[in-house]
Amino acid sequence: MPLKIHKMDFSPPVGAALMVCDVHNVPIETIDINLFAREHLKPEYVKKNPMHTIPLLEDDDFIIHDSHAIMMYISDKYGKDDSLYPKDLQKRALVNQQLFFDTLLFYRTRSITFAALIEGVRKPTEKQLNDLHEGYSFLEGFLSKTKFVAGDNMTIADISILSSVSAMRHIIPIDDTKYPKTAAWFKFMTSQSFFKKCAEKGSLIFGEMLKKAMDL
Ligand SMILES: N[C@@H](CCC(=O)N[C@@H](CS)C(=O)NCC(=O)O)C(=O)O
Repeated sequence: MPLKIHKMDFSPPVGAALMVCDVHNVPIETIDINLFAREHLKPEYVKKNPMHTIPLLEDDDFIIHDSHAIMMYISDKYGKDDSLYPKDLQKRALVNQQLFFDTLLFYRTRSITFAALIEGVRKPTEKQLNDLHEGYSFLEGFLSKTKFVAGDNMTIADISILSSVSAMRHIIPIDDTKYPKTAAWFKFMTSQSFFKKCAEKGSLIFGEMLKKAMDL
């Protein structure tokens, strides 16, 4: 049975999970969950994921949610080699560190996008915007030390952070004078076929939705 991923196209964590499946050539079946129609709050979905978030992965009767856990699982199970998710203890610890960093980036972004799209808050607060700028400067710091976020090779942490940044840039565009490493890394990451295939369209739709919902 192919893996099943519950998704909505514009969601950054969904994009990350789909990109990692694509990189590892894992065939998947996708199931659309319309957050605006509150399908994620239906009892049968909440039974699978009490946090009612997407993405959610089903591998027969094994279920996990959280894009980071999904990316780790897919890479461990299907990776032809360990380059995207190294088995070496210290290299893996660095990738994990950056995956946890991504949860910070994502939730800082989500606090703005959720407020705009669901609660009708058209303007982020000064604090929310400062938090996003700080996120960019953390990322710039990482990318000033190494070519990718967890070393000199691309890993699932880059794919995960790519997804969050592809949403953040719709709120605060990446300023290549302030964040030159981040801008160059983003350009490289968005030129990859996995981004074009699995996340580019969703990210553009997300940008359009935010443009309509926010005064930026
Ligand atoms: N840490 C989670 C975050 C997932 C998440 O918040 N997804 C949003 C869509 S972008 C969602 O499902 N929101 C619905 C809800 O929170 O009820 C992950 O990486 O999968």
